[in-house]
Amino acid sequence: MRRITAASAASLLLLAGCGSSGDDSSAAAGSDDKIAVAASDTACEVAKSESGAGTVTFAISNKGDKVTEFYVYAAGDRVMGEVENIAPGLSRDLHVELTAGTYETACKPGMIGKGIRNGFTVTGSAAALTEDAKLAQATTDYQRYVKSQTGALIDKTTEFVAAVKAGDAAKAKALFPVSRTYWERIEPVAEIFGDLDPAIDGREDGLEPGQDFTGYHRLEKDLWQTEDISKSGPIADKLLVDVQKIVDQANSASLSPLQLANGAKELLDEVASGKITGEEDRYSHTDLWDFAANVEGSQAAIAALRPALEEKDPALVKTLDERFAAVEAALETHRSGDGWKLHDQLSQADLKVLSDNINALAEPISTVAGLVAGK
Ligand SMILES: [Cu+2]
Repeated sequence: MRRITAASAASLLLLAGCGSSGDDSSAAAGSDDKIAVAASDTACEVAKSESGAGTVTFAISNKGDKVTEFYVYAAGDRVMGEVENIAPGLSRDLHVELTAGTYETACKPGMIGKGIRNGFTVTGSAAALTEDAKLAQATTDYQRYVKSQTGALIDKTTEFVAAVKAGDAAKAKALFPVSRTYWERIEPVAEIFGDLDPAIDGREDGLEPGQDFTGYHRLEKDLWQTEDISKSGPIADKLLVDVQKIVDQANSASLSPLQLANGAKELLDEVASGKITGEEDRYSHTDLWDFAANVEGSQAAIAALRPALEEKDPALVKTLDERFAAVEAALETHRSGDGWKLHDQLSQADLKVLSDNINALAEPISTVAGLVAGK
């Protein structure tokens, strides 16, 4: 769950600026041109309301004073693509693969609510990106990864929930970051199915009217802050039900190679907005577990795309390898036992080194979607 406070907005500036490359060599499918989106605090002006099928590229400029997000939804608010954390004054591109049908776009100034919606219609047909054998292989490989992670997610969350319900706080505390690891590795896939993510991974200050504080972070608060899990049983039961729903959906979804590319970038944004700041696991301070998991998830998506990327841009693959290695090396200095040091054991200088390395990796990763789209 990615929510941002004013305090962490500054750390995002570096990240947010890097999505819009000027390279416009057009691909066969879809619209040839970027569709401009002028986002402000009160409006979301999408230059076109329709497009041909294939890869559609939106170029979002945030002209407002609030940090914004942009989404493309299919029926039932299924997320086809999203860009988060677009700081005021910045622009980002979003590449999404769309087949004929009706969609909605949304800008979310302040990153809350259902956003300012517009209809968007796609007509005609186009060759799917997966007609490229290497991209087809990428999605097959990544879906196998999702399956392995969701299996472990269910197993470990079941153990965590059982410990909470048994009143075994020590065991529950030990299992909390372990069960979250599998969630954080595949979070962009989980976020495709809109409303379950806040229920599973929402934080108390990010709730919208009508939403209850449930999920991992509610149990985290009960364990570490309230230190009373005697009434946490129903919350624990609901977490397991919600996780099972998302696991079923994630395993039945077929993903576009662009969702892998966008997800690899989203995971790094998640590190910058929630983990470097210590916001996400504010009661347990187990943020570095999530940090490592987000990086591993990003790496897994890039690994699946690797044969396709090798063909298109071998130099980029080399850069990505080096920068993933640098992030790993920076993180490695904070290992503790089977896991990681707590967030509040790290100095500001330590966090700066981690943040700099994440930013250096996010920049080349932001070009992967355009490459996959052939744009
Ligand atoms: Cu999260």
